[in-house]
Amino acid sequence: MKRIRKESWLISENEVTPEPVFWNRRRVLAAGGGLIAAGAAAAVIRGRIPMGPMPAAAAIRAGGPGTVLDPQPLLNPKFADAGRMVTDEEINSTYNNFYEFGSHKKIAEASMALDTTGWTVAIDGMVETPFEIGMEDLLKQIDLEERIYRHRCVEAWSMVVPWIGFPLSKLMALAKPLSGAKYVRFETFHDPMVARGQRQHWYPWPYVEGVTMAEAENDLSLMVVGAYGKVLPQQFGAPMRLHLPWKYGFKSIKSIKKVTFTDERPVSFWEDLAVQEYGFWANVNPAVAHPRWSQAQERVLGTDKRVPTVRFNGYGAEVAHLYDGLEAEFADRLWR
Ligand SMILES: Nc1nc2c(c(=O)[nH]1)N[C@H]1C(S)=C(S)[C@@H](COP(=O)(O)O)O[C@H]1N2
Ligand SMILES: [Mo]
Repeated sequence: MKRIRKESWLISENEVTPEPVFWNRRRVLAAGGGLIAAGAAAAVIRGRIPMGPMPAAAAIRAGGPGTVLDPQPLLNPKFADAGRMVTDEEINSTYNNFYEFGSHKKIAEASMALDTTGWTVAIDGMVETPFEIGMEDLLKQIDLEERIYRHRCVEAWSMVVPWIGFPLSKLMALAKPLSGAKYVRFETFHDPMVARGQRQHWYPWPYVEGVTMAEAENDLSLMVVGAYGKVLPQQFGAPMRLHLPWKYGFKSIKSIKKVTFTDERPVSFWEDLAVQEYGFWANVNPAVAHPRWSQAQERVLGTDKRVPTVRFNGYGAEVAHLYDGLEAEFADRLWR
């Protein structure tokens, strides 16, 4: 097998970081190099990305959902190993929760109706100056990286995904929140013409989620714009979604249109529907059962295995301290 070397010309200046970073050698080696190259070449033939080396952020700007990123953003070595196999892309991209497109897992095709061209995100609330920014302009200002994260759905299944994105803290730095801000509230698009699920009027559309400022600033909180080496496909929440790997999956809101800084605790979509089942905190906790099922174990997608669920989904070292002194708040069943 050919040895893959890091070619300095493949890395754009804005992607060079002082930390020791390296290409995702494991994936490149597993594919024998050939698959990646073939994928990129096919994308070029379809005219979706320009020829030649190109910074990943530029590739994201140039291509729509599913465009192969060439070159790949660098894998952050801190999140290079999730301790489990990465879930097959095929499995993961055909088993999704995205209620805007239906209350079942097979929404991938329906979600293709979402057009992310010219997508903008509004930053408002308690910030120095509210603004709206196009994805293109946003990605010009922020370096991308790859992180392999475990994801645990409240429905007791889990997966492992190679995300491409940037820490939420980088977006917060651009947003310049005021000192009185206590929470970050996220809102998904609302377009019942495109997303038929949003015609189901008994749901409190648009989908909303929220976290505390401290949670948002935590290094694990990731804004995701790609997956499996591609521009984020629609079913994963194109063009930009959140991933909070220590919380139940419903906190990781997709297709974000608005980020609001506020001193009021946001009421999330699922909390609004059933507060006794889906609390604000929603930290993964095998000791607290969902009212209708146990959270002690999880089904690992792509395997026939059930494995024990771990508190904070195994990310306790990074996040447990965020909840020190909040015991009174967690005395009820919302402590998950
Ligand atoms: N806007 C929106 N975001 C959402 C959802 C949704 O229905 N709508 N489902 C959530 C749930 S329950 C999970 S488990 C994850 C699923 O992410 P995936 O389809 O990329 O695996 O997205 C979360 N984000
Ligand atoms: Mo979920």
